[in-house]
Amino acid sequence: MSRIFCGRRTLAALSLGLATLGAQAAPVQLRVTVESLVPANGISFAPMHVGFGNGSFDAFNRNSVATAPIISVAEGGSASPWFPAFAAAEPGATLGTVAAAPLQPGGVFMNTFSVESAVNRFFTFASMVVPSNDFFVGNDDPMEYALFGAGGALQLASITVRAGEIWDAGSEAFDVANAAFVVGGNNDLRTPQNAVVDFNFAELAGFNGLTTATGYVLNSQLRAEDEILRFSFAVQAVPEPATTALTLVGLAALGFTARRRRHAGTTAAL
Ligand SMILES: [Ca+2]
Ligand SMILES: [Ca+2]
Repeated sequence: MSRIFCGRRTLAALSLGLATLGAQAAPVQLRVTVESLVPANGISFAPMHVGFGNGSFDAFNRNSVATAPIISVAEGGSASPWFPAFAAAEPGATLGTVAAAPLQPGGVFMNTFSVESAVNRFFTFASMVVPSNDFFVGNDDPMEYALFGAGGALQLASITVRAGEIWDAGSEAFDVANAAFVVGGNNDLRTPQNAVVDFNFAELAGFNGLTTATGYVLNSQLRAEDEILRFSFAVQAVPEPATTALTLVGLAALGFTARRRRHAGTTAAL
């Protein structure tokens, strides 16, 4: 009996070793889905920018003056300064955009990213709320969403964002006429707010009745507890042909050895 147990332990240890080797050898293919949970004619979101990093890039802080990268996201939806700032802080991070077009009420977008999951364990997102002067969604704490465990395995299936978590960048004063993404608005006439980043969703109701750039009349309908976004995460199974073949050969050889040992043990017992 002891010989059989020894064989199983060896088998388990070798399988674990091969699995670990496979995880370290290749990044995971992570499918990210973003859904708008906003009711019809409510707010939309500009392109949804995302990053998978080690948790050291912190784009903004509540009650502090917004940085240029987050102002660019909040006032115009652009990640042109946000991506380089992220990459400068974390050269190994995976950066991209889930929804390249505006995410309208009820809309869904999906994209797949190659992520070194044992290193880049944390998920960060940033997108402008439209219409608005300088409202955005994003995580203040870069370690808020630990998608992957220390070993690199996916441990978060989804996250949701509520209306009460919408930010005002504090950089542009509320001004319906000069907001971005409103028909007839002139964003070049915006006025500085000289304030700090803080929660604010109530101001969005000030845009009610205006036609947005995506062609519908806004009715924000938001309460703080309303869920407005859901991100879902799934690791795509991509078998490594060489690793799989090696595993199968290894398992077959071990199974053969275990059978021989079991047979030998049985014979000895008799
Ligand atoms: Ca922060
Ligand atoms: Ca503002």
